[in-house]
Amino acid sequence: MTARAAKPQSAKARSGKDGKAARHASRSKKAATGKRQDPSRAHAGEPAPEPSEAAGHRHGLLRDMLLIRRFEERCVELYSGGKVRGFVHLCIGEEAVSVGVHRALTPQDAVVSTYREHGHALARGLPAEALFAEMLGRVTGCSRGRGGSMHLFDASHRFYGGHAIVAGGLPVATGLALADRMRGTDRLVCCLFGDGAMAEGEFHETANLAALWDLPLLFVCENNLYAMGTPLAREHANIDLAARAASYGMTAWVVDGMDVLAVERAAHKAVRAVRDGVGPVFLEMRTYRFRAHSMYDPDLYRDKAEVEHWKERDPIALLLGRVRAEDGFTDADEERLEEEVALQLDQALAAAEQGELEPVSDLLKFVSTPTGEVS
Ligand SMILES: Cc1ncc(C[n+]2csc(CCOP(=O)(O)OP(=O)(O)O)c2C)c(N)n1
Ligand SMILES: [Mg+2]
Repeated sequence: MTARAAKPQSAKARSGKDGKAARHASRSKKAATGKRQDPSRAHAGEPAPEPSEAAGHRHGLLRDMLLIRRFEERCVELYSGGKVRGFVHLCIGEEAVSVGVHRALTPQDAVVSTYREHGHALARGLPAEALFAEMLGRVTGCSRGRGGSMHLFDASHRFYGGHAIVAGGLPVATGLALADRMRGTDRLVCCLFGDGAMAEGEFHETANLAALWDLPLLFVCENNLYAMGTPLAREHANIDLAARAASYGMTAWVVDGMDVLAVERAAHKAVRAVRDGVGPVFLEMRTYRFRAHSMYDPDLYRDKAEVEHWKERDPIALLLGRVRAEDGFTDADEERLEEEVALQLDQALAAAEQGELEPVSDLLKFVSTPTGEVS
C-alpha cells in the first residue's frame, strides 16, 4: 500500500491561514508531479500494522459479528411473521466489514450508510432495541418508526443513515466531511456503499471533490459482486474498483472483506492516514452476501455452488476457527457466547414490542413544506 505523494498536513494546520496556503502549495505540488493521476498507487502491498490480536480482542470481534448475524435472523422471523413490512436487506456474510471498520472509528467520527445497514448500525453502537423498534414501526425506533429497515438514523451516534437511494449517502458524507474540515476538527466521515454505487454519478462527483479538497473521508465500498441481480461485470466497464477510485487521486486499497482482522488492520491504517491529512482513502472490501438481495428477491441469478463456495469463507466461521486453534476457545465458550447474544436479543425485542405505534394525529409532525413545518 502506498501513501499519497503530498506531505500530510494536520487538521490543525489545515484549519488556519497557514494551513490554507500549505494546502494550496500541496495541491500545486501534486499537479506538478502528476502523482494524483497515477493509478499504479492502487493495490500496492505495504502491510498494514497489526492491531492488538489478544484473545479478548478477537472474542469481542466474534461477539459483535454474531450479534449482527443473530439480529438479522430475528429480522427474517419478524418479516416472515408479518410483523416487519416493507423492504429488508440483510448483510449476512458481510459482518466482518461492519465490525472491522467500526473498530477503527471514534464516537466523534460520522458514519453514512446504505439500506443494507443493520450491521453498520449495530457495530456503531445503536441499541438493538431501537433498531427492532424502528423495524416494527414504533415511536421508540431510532427514526421514530418512520424509516424502517432502510432508514436507520441516529444523530446522537453520528449515524447519518440509512439511504435507500443507491449512492445517495455519498453527497451527504461529502458535506459532513467538508463541514468537519471547515471547522478544523480532526473528525472523519466513514461512508459505506455497495459496488453498484460506483456506477452512479454521485460516486464520481463525490470522489472528485473529496480528493480535490483533501476531505477527511473514508470510502468503504462493500463489493459483494452484485447490484441486485446484476453481476459486477455487467454493471462496470472496468471492474477494478480500487483502481478507478485511485484515478481520482486518492489512496485506494483492496481488502479481504471476509477476514475481520484484515478489515480492522486496513481500517486502522486508512483512518490514521485520513487523520494525518492525506485526504480521502478508499477501501474496496471484497465480500459476499449469503442471502438474497432483499426479502423479496428469489435469488435466481446466481449459482448455488457460488454461494456455497463463499460460505466456506464465512467470516464468523473463519474467526471461530482461529480462536479455537489459537486461544483454546471451546464448544462451551461458543455455547455461552450464543446464549449471551440470544438473551440480549430476547430482551431488546421484548422491549421494542412494548413501544407504541405513532398516533395518527402525529403523522404530519416533522413533515416540512417549502414554507416550513406543517405541524
Ligand atoms: C438511484 C437508484 N437506482 C436504482 C435503485 C434500485 N436498487 C436498489 S438496491 C440496488 C443495487 C445496489 O447494489 P450495490 O450498490 O452493489 O449494493 P448491495 O445491494 O449489493 O449491497 C438497486 C439498483 C435505487 N434504490 N436507487
Ligand atoms: Mg453489491
